[in-house]
Amino acid sequence: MAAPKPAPRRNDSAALAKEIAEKLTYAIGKDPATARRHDWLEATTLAVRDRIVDHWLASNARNNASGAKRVCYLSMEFLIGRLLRDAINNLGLSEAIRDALSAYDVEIDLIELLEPDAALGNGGLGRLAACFMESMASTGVPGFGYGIRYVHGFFRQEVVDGQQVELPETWLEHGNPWEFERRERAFEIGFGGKVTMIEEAGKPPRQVWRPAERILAVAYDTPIVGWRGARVNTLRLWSARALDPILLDAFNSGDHIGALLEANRAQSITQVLYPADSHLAGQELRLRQEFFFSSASLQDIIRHHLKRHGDLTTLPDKVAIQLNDTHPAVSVAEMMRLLIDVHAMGWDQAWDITKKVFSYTNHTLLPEALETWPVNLFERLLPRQMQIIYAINAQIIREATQSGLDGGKIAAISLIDEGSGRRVRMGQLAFVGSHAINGVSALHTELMKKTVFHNLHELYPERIQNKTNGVTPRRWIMECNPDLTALVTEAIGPGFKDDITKIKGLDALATDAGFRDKFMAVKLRNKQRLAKTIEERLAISVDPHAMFDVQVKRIHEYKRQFLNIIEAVALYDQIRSHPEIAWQPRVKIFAGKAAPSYANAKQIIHLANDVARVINADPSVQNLLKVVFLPNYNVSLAEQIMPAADLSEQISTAGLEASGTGNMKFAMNGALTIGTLDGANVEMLEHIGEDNIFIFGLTAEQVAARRANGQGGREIIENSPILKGALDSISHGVFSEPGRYSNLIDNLYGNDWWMIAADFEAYWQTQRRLDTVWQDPTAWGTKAVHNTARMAWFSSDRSIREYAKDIWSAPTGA
Ligand code: 26Q
Repeated sequence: MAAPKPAPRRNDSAALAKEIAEKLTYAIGKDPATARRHDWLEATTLAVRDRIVDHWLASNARNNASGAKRVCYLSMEFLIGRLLRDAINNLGLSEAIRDALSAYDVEIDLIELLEPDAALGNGGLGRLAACFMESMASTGVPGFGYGIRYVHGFFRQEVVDGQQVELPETWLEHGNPWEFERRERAFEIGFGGKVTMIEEAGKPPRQVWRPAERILAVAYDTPIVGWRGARVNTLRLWSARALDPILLDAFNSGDHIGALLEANRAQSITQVLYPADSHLAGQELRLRQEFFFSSASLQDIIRHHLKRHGDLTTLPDKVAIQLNDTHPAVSVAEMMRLLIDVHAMGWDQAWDITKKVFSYTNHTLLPEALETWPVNLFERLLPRQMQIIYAINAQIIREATQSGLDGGKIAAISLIDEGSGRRVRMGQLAFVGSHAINGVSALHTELMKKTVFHNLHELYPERIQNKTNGVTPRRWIMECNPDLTALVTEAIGPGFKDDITKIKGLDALATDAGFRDKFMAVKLRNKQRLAKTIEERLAISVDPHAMFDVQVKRIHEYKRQFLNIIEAVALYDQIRSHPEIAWQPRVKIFAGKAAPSYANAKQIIHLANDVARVINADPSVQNLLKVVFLPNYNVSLAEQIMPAADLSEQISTAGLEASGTGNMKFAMNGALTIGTLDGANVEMLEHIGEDNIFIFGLTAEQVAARRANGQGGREIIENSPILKGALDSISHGVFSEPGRYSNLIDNLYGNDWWMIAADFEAYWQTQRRLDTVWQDPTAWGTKAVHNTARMAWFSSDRSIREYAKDIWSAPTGA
């Protein structure tokens, strides 16, 4: 990483105090005597932003001067969270800002909390994009994020009578000081209409798309600061606007209402994020969103390239475009249209360039989450792109036939699924249009080769690679866990901040009682803070000395929160019937949102809340078991929870969690993991060592075999008194009226699709093993330190360097 520049003189707190005061006066119109907390937040943000802009302009000038290859990361989601602490930390201004504000009796820790989360994503995929943006800036990759500026991000969750209620999220309500509107950077986006063949004398005939509807995509830029401010990259989010001329025409012709309706229809494209992360929201608006931001981004990329380099044949030398899942996959067809129809390139050359430019990351193998669109919808909305998809398909089928693939295999790779009413398969489109396709953990990548992309992998065996996910240690250690950061600095020096691999130096201190005690004291303070939050929000009092056993993530059957709740119920029963056993005090903490249309996931939330209410009110288990469901899980809440966890629950049905990234954040902050051999857990086991992670349950292969046998859970349940007892208490109405959860429970007796019954015994036994370790603070503390010390490889800096080298051929600073 770039060596730190000498700190400029103006980085002292007196200079910052003056800059903040000036913002307060001249940008906000208040003086320190009348300013409210919000005003201080805004003034501080604007002062910090000025510092960023200096670096930003310098980074852009350097990019342009060097002509280095740029990486464009196309993602429907960027789950950023708050930006102020990130910016302050990466600019090395933490202490200076603290001092500057304290001169006005303002506490930075308090005003930071007023910044709304930018929640422009659902979960893992969106948060990964945010970590990657930060790591590109930190490792010196000229990175450009492209996405959508949703007016309403991921919904706010409330729990009312134990059930999830969705409320609109309004992050832009008080304006957004981080963004810069670029009115001049606007592109036309078409929908519908017709394709006609144009024949001009002396020229080859060409297709021209005349869209029926045209709207404008306007850019909003947010600077993304890397570590030590060495580089500032740009996140460009598109907002939809009505085309002004249409508006004017209509106004002039007196159709005032018509014009406003038109504007509304245009703007609706970027109004709201779809809150489904695992099953298809097959709405037309979703496809419009996908095309809208894909087309705008590609037009921007081409415009920039032509301005700098004059000629599109060199595009692959200057630009890499990463498709974050299939959501921007229509880009493959749109790039072909732009090259062929707009820039008059021949098909073969255009296809060659397209494949060299694009690469695609797959994030799921769940069949219900693989994106497909009805051909007739596609044709109506994007007629020219549909023609191009057919042409690409014909070419792929030719290549497959030539290489000797049989008919069944060819049907499997076809971009058109002829089976269920003719649908366009976006995964296949992204695959064939890319030179590299990657999975997000070693296991997931192997399963991609064996399952969804089996036949395409056979046809193009060199294309699939693995790039295991990572998370940024700046946000997920330094910023969210300042006490741990201070302790690590005291123990091994500050070098790990520039090079996270140095954190390995802690490993030797795992057996040093003095260090371990300090490490666990930091953990306790973090738990005390979380306990306070739990008390404030839910009026539940929890003992910070109890084991904090945490599962926070989207609610989904495959993630098996249900398994965890059943274990809580079983524990509740067993504690009461066996008071003689040395049970260890636990607080089971849950948080996460269910897709609004996902009935079973909502039932799981309801059950967690029902179980919590009854257990927390029962004096017979008071000191031994509490259950907490924290509403409205988001990035900011995660920043509080990760440092306060003792135990991290990563218990998905093996083979179904592509990677997981929460697993990494917990372990970096010294939580032990109880988990299945799934996603990145497998690689965490390799790095952390089997003594320091608690693995249980069926393997992905065993899950596949059991599913094929259709075994179901009845026999297992009948033979497991503890499991049977827990399910009976749920069914018989210990936590609610009887029958409320019969659907969830019947599923276990029936096919046990998610292997909850099949894995229960192993899970229960492993939890009891954890109780034994918890009884021995030395043993627990040693393992906790090993976790923090051995997680460096899961830094997103490592992921980004691998992408840069193996996929993008892009420069990194170091
Ligand atoms: C698709 C079509 C229509 C509407 C919505 C969607 C949609 C939206 C979001 C489909 C999927 C998602 C998000 C998926 C996701 O977050 N996947 C997670 O990605 C992480 C980063 O790689 C992994 O760590 C997780 O394992 C994976 O579940």
